[in-house]
Amino acid sequence: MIEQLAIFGGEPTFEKPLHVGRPNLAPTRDILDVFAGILECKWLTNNGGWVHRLEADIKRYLDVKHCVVVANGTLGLEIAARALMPEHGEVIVPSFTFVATPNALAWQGYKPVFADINPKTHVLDPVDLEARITDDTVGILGVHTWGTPCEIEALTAIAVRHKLPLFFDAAHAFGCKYRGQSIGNFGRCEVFSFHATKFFNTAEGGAITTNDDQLAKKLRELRNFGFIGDGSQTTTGVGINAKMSELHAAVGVLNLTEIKTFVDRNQINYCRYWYNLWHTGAHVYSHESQTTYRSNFQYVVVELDGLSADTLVKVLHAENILARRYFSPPCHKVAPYNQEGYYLPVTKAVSNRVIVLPTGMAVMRQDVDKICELILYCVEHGDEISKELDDAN
Ligand code: T4K
Repeated sequence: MIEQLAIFGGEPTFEKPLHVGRPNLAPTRDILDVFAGILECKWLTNNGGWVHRLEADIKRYLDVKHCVVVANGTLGLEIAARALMPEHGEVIVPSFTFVATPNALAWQGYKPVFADINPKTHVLDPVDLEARITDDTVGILGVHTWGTPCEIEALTAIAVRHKLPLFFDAAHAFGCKYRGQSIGNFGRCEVFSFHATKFFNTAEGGAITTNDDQLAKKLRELRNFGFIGDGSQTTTGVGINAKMSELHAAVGVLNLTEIKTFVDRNQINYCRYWYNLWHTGAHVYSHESQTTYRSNFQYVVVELDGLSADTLVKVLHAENILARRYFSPPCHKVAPYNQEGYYLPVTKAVSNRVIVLPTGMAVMRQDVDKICELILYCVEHGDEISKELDDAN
């Protein structure tokens, strides 16, 4: 009976909200103990011991030569762009991404040029990307959306052919692997976000990883006002302050020790969503159909048939299931990027259909079952629900 749905006056399925992006955290006691030590010794930032330790731990975890932690992923993208490309020009990016991706470029004076995505994987379509390269193009920024690696060989071949630097926004992809190698090792460098809502977090934070010694040195200078890092006040050019504090780094060190627990829970939840929904009009995005990569299962992405994404999100929110639209509208439809008439049909279709469901350490298997039961009901009674909502408006 649709009257039993909370949106029409019934009791919500969950008493407390279930979020997309609830932070995965090490035990509170451990974090407080470490914070007490940091406050006691009064070394809070500027290349402190916890930042060094986090960089070393991430290097080991990703098996990458250099890790430069930063204050957030956006600054990481800005620094990487400055280190890799000349001062002006066009950079090809997907429009189906968080607006921080093009914003980081635009903030540094580059023009983001949007390319379309693959309808199955939702990452850059290499053919569309190459068609958008012009004499003004100075770089390619791929995004490993949902933790799915870009078509790395195809993008690398294009970058080599056109002599362009290729780097990656790996905000979604910490802990993911491509052909057995961790994301963090590809392109000229890769940029992670460690925001609270990400699979691995430091509350706010991020990192740039690379196997290039010269580039790593440059990134470290740019992160610290342009200082060359020998303790003198000598600079090599304009830099910024993108340093991570000791408190944030310590959260990262502790959270990293729990990473297997986080991925296991995500995988259990993801498999349960898949098992419950695979035969329905709510198609769970596949993290397992490709044998070439391993996911962190952080994003439970569902594409809907026969029911609008907005309608389902409204119904779920009333039930305290805070599902989210992603990335809708896509970047080329928001200011200041909406002035040019882009034709990106796959981006348009995917951003109209996709919703992301709660997972992570705060979501249990039984919660997933209840969420799926509701989604199934909504998909089956889509017409009735839509009509009732229309009548109410
Ligand atoms: N590239 C990509 C592909 C990205 O997705 C992002 C960031 C970036 C680059 C840039 O990286 P950063 O500079 O951010 O490091 C969030 C995040 O602010 C942003 O980091 C993230 N992507 C983006 C997709 O989402 P909001 O404004 O949508 O988050 P908010 O506050 O609405 O929270 C979402 C849900 O998470 C809520 O239901 C509540 C829950 N939540 C959130 C926070 C912050 C918590 O439970 N605890 C928390 O502390 O932006």
